[in-house]
Amino acid sequence: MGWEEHSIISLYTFPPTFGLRNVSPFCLRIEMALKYLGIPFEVVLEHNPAKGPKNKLPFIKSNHEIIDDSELIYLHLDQLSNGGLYGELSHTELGVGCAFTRLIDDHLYWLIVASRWLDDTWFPNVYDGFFASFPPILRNLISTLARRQMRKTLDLQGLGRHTLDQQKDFARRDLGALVHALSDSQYIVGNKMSVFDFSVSSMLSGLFDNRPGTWMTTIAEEFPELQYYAERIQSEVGVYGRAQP
Ligand SMILES: N[C@@H](CCC(=O)N[C@@H](CS)C(=O)NCC(=O)O)C(=O)O
Repeated sequence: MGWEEHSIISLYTFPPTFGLRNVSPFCLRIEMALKYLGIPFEVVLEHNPAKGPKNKLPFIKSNHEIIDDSELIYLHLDQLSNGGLYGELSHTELGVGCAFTRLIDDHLYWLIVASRWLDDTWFPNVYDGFFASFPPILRNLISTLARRQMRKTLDLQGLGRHTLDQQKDFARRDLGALVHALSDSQYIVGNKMSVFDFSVSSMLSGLFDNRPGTWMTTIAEEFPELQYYAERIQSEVGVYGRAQP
């Protein structure tokens, strides 16, 4: 069945926070893919990731089926659109794209998380952004427990064990790798826009458009070519990470 006969897709994403229309780059990339493919969809704002099958957002409802994880959702959309996301990519492009996705999702993203949750001066923004809707007497307790859990996660992941200066240098090397990838082409793989540009540009929007900026935003500003790239991809697709003024 093609998407023409498909009921409208519901995309569950977080509400705007930190100056971002969608605080999750994983949700934003799916919105970009849906818009790019021209698949009709509705955005459902959801505060609580526990509504998702694995306690995370995004997930989609597609013909009564629930699919989570941005990569699994991409694969589903690719199938619905007869190869609209991956069909034209070579094996090399698929391999390089997969490697860059792992770089941003499993490394750069965790530095973004660290810059929001571990920095005592920035954490009040997390408190206001994520916990303001809880009853006042629960707010402090829940945010303290959530922060403790995040510290543990970052410790297990490994990046949380490095000093701040070491984390900053890891971020510079990640961003430098993206700059190198983009030095020969306007796109992450090949010579035209692909699904991997949605993943990379949405993650970059989470850095450049985060308000107020974190120490990761300051590091990202050392790489203006990446901001230019992220803006260009968002404008080519017509989906932006920034919250509407
Ligand atoms: N691998 C997942 C990652 C999704 C993810 O980490 N979502 C975060 C928000 S950016 C989340 O829902 N976190 C809630 C939690 O872990 O409790 C994907 O690609 O969709």
